[in-house]
Amino acid sequence: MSITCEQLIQRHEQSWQQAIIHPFLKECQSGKIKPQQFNTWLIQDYLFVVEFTRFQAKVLANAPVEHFDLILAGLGAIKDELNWFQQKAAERELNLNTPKQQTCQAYCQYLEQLSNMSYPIQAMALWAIELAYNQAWQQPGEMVAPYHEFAQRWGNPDFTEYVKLLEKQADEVLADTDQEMDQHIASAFIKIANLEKDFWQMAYQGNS
Ligand code: MP5
Repeated sequence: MSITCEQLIQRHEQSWQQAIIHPFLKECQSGKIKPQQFNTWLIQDYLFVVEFTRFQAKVLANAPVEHFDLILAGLGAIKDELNWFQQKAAERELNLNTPKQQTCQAYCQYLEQLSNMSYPIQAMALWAIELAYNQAWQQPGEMVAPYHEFAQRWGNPDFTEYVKLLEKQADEVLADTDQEMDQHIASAFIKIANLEKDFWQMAYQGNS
């Protein structure tokens, strides 16, 4: 019996909820979040996305040709996203040339580890990382300005559709895995959920 993306969420519901529900997001929704907290997130997330771009390029290198279209679309969109982050940072007069905090560093290191794992784990990870933001930014409900724009970026219907297609691709390759591999996949899913939770917490502490 092989595993599916949906089963991963069902079996690890608590870890997943902690990845997508955090006071940081709730306070973006209400407008209560402090600039220091939000700016910490913005800088550190830019640094994360730079490494996530490299990760996606490595996933492309391992993917079957039928999966190229979607991964290349993701890579195209991430180019625009990096430019957008730079623009948002400039508007706030933030320096993106900042060291990674430990939590960001730990997540980026895990992306590097994932780069050396098999394609089914990578396809699942790509889906889980994108789903985390897709759900996290929608979860609290309509956000006030200026946070609305951020919530829209990951919560919009096109992004939701992209994440569904990533799930479909991941499920295709998860269908052929054995029990031992399924355990590795479940551990990677839990690890990603924990790193997402830690990332919100790092931003909430606002030490950048
Ligand atoms: C994403 C992100 C989503 N930006 N940051 C974290 C910590 N997790 C997931 O990735 P992308 O490339 O912004 O859609």
